[in-house]
Amino acid sequence: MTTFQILHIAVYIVLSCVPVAVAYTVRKRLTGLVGCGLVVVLSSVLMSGVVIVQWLGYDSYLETKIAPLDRNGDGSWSDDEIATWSEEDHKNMDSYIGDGGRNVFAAIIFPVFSLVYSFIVASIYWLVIYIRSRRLNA
Ligand SMILES: [Ca+2]
Repeated sequence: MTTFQILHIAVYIVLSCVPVAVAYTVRKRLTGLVGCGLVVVLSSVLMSGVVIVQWLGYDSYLETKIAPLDRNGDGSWSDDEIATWSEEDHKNMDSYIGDGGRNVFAAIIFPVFSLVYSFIVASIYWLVIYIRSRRLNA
């Protein structure tokens, strides 16, 4: 595994804790359904935001790697130009061209996932606190 991959996994581990951290913070001020809804919105926006920024960052990083590969700047890659590319250049080009999956993931799949995930975590958080408070008052 590369450092980049480890960092990537670390980001997702941190992101998975976001709803709990947001719920903990919001719960101190808002206890009702409004608070629960706020947690869902805040944490899903925060989670998707990180992934979208990461996606845009990687995209512009790739673009800086791809731009010089068009050696004469005519907007296309001729066979002569392709022959001068290193192995890394080819790898970058492959991820640049095959980025459909990444775009769909960052722009659609992950935001939906983070919304559902935040909803589930916030609901459990609120439910647990509700049951606890019922027990204390009983
Ligand atoms: Ca060219």
